[in-house]
Order: sequence, then C-alpha cells, then structure tokens
Amino acid sequence: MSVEVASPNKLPSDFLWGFATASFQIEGSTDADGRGKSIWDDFAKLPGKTLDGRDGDVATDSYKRWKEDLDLLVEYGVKSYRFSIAWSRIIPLGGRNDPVNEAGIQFYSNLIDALLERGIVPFVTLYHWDLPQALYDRYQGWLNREIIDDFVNYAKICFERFGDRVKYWLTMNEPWCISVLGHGRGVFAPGRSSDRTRSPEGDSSTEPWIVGHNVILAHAYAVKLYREQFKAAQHGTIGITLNGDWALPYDDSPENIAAAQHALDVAIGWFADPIYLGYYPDYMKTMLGDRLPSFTPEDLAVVKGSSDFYGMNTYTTNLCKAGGDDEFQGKAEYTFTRPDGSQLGTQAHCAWLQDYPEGFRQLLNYLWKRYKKPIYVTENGFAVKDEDAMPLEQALADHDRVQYFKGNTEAILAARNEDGVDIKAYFAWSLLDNFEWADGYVTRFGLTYVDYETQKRFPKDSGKFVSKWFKEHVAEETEKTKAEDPKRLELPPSANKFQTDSATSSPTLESAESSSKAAIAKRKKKTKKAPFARFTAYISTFLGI
Ligand code: GBH
Repeated sequence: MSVEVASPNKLPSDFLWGFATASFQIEGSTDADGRGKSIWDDFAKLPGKTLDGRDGDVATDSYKRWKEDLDLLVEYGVKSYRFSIAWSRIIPLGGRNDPVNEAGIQFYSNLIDALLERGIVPFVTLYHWDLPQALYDRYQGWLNREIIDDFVNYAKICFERFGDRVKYWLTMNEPWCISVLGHGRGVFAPGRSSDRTRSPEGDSSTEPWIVGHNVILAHAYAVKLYREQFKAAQHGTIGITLNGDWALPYDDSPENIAAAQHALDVAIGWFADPIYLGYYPDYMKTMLGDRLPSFTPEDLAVVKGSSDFYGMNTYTTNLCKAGGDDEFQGKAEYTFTRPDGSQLGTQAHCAWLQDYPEGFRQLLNYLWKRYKKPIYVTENGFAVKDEDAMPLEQALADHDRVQYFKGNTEAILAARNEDGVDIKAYFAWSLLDNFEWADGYVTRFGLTYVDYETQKRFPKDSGKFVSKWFKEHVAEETEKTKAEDPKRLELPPSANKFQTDSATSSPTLESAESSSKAAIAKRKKKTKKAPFARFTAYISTFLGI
C-alpha cells in the first residue's frame, strides 16, 4: 500500500491543486434570476447571528463578478477550482416536484464552460450548507427523511446538466457542521438548539444525530444514482468531504490517549466509519445509546463504499483531555496549551485555529491507514489575526498564512513521498476573503484580499506563495501521463503569473486579464485536437489502462 514516487521533491503530474469557495459565501445576488431563498438568507439577518451583523446579500459579488474571479484563477495558474452549486438557484423551492430554474442552470453551465476554456478542472460541491428555505419550511429540512429523495433529485439534475463536463463531484461539505453547528450548537442556519437563549426550538441531544444520519443517506443515494445512471457515460468520480482536525493526547496518560481517539470518532468516524467501513463507531453507540439512529440492512448496503475517495477538510490540531460532557467532541476537552504552558502553534484570528503542520501530516497518515482511500484535500487554510483591521499593504503581507501554507505543503510532500499516503489533490481555502458564516466578514480566510467597499481583489503573499510552490513541485505532464488520464479533456496549461515572477511583485487584474486571454488563445489553437484526445481517453478507459 504505497504510491509511486518519481522524485522525493515532486508531486505527480496529475496532482490537482487550486482554491476552493462556496456559493453562499461568495455569490451574493440572492434574488437574481429566480433564485429561491436558502436557510442562510434570513438567518444571517437575525440580530446576533453574525459577528458584524452583516449578511450574504452581496458577499464578494461573485454571481456578477465571476469572470473576474476566473481571471484571478488564471493568474494563479491553478489546475482546478472547487466551487459549490446553490441548490435554490437550480430548484428554487428545492423539492422533487418543484420547477427547475433554467437561469440558474445557465449560470453554472457558463461558469463550467469558462473554466474548461481556461484549462481549469471544475471540482463541484453539490451542498455547502445553503439548503432551500422552502424545504426547511415544508418538513424541517435535514430532520426529515423526505430530504433524501429531494437531494437525489437535485443531484440528478446536476449530473444531467453538468456531468458531461464535470468529472469531480462532492455530494456534501462537512456533515459534522450541518449536524452540530446547525442543529446542536445552533450557531449556523437553521440555528436549532436546546439552548433557549439561542433558539425557540430544537433538541441538541437528539437532532444532530438524526440530521447526520439523513445527510449520510442523502449522500449515499445520490452516489448510487450517479454510479448506476451516469458514471459509465461520464467517467467522473464522486465522494463526500468531511471536516476533521488531528487530535493529539494532551499528555501520555491513558485517559487522554483514549480521549483523543474519542474526539476523532465523533469528528470523523461518525461519517467516515459508516461510509468507508460500514458501521458507526462503537464509542458513539455507547455514548448515545438509542439516540444514534441505526441503518437498515438496505440502507447500509448503499452507504458502505459510497465514496470513491476521502475528501478531507482540515485546519488545525487539538490537544485532547478526557472530561467534560460535550458529546460533539466525544466528551473530550480541546486546548492549544501544552502541559508546560507553551502554545501548539501560531494563533489565528479564530479561537479554534492554530498552525501545526505536523498534525496535518499525522492526520493524512491516520486517514490513509484507516480508510485506505486516495485523499483529496478539499480545504485547508488560515485566518491571520486581526487582518481585517490592517491597512491593505499590511494585510497583503500575510506572513502567518504564508508560514501555514509552507508547513502544510511540505507536509503533503512528506506524507506522500516519505510515508506513502496517496494524496491526489489540494485546495486552499479560500480563493477570496468571503462571508465567513457566523463570523460575518471580520474573519478573512482568503489568499486574495477583498476590499468590500469596492469589491476589488488583491492577491496576498500567501496566494503567490501557493501558486509558486505548486508550479515548482508538480511534475510536468508527458505524453504518457496525458494518455493515461481518462478524465482528462484536452486543455492548455494555464498561464501563471506568480510562478515566474518574484513573489513580491504586485499584480493587477489587468495582468490577470491578459494572461487569461493568452490561455484562451492557446486553448483555441489546441481545440482541434480535442476529439482525438477524447477518443484516446475513451479507449484507454475502455481497456482499463
Ligand atoms: C470550513 O469549515 C467550511 O467548509 C468553510 O465554509 C469555512 O469558510 C471554512 O471552514 C473556514 O471556517 O468552535 O465549536 O464552533 C471548517 C470546519 C468546523 C472549523 C468547526 C471550525 C469550529 C467549531 N470547522 N470548527 S466551534
């Protein structure tokens, strides 16, 4: 069980890297072109739900400025872009008998075409938390099994309309957050919780586990549909992406060693164990008793093996101590302060995040050994402390974020080439500063700075660093590797401003525009070859080579 290593200092030529975003965090234009409301539309407007009282009505205005965002991607020279589709743009009322909105389909269809024209592989999330409000009003959304058929129907429309061009699908983003933050702690929409100061309804002792169960089933039935009805013709790969941070025992006492495993069981095993191994973790069964739903044999057969890869969103490492009664952390307490009083790593703007690359490498090893699936890192990122309060020049010199990505890119290389972990993709969170959910806009995760007054975008040092690092560490494509990749469409390599220039130059969007034009021109020259490339790709898939 190990990967082919061409050079200890390189990633293979088919390694996908790029930046990630999510629909509600960037699009704005919440009432444009027939979009239905999502559960975040009104939730964000309720007093006290976001730190700065701001909502998602404009965000980074990417529904209108998406071409500018693509220029930026071209400027960074990414191979892939991870974005999510807003369910309520495709089906405004969400349900399987509700009308489909062609204008919403057109928006994503244009985006996908434009990515491909620029040589960028679309990596698409179907659900990144923006549930159609109408489904919440109709039957309480994820709390009701009805959602399974509605999600599968939505997924089907996306496969039908985009699957000729999209070869990488993620069903759900971070089921733990949907369940716990939305229906347990009540900090994310729909905001349900037992805490009556937060929410007039909700039961944190039961609802998160029901929601988690329904999310797993909706994911699994959508994958079943893809595999049965689309995969043979479309040749895509499909899976789920889970959040999960590495857990280190606070010290070497047996109870703290156990606590770290319990933390992993609830943060990751809750979803990963059923999906990859076919059962809920024993620790959760013991902790929750009959509050944990169980799978019927029929459901379990669909759930087990329902992800082609391990989709990994990870940000930090927690030191774990036994104790407390927080079931969502497996009754472990988290800290960043070591027994000797020192800090684990550099503190980010958010309390829950410190930089600790060794933990990232250890988590990659843990997931690979336990689940034995190729790993796609679909999110990884850092918010610099007090960046929002800094003048532009200072914010762009985002030293702590550069350090974070230095550490984590080296960790990928080591995990793959020294430890033998099969890592196939890496997406930094996020292309842009954006609507950071309950934090509003004060917490900035972008590798590109957004001035919200003007909506101007400015690459930060971290964006330039990541761009340059991957250019230097991903092997060049050869004729052989091209022929071997069945998902490969014949596309030009995208131009990359930062990979040759010094990382300190200050590029503008004009330069992005000209490099994007160059990339399109290159593509135009090459398109003649496309039918032949598709044909050889088809033949090699057919022959299984
Ligand atoms: C990701 O979640 C999201 O996918 C993305 O949309 C978001 O912008 C990005 O992170 C940055 O936050 O202190 O109990 O509230 C990351 C996973 C899990 C990290 C919950 C924060 C906080 C737990 N998140 N965690 S709590």
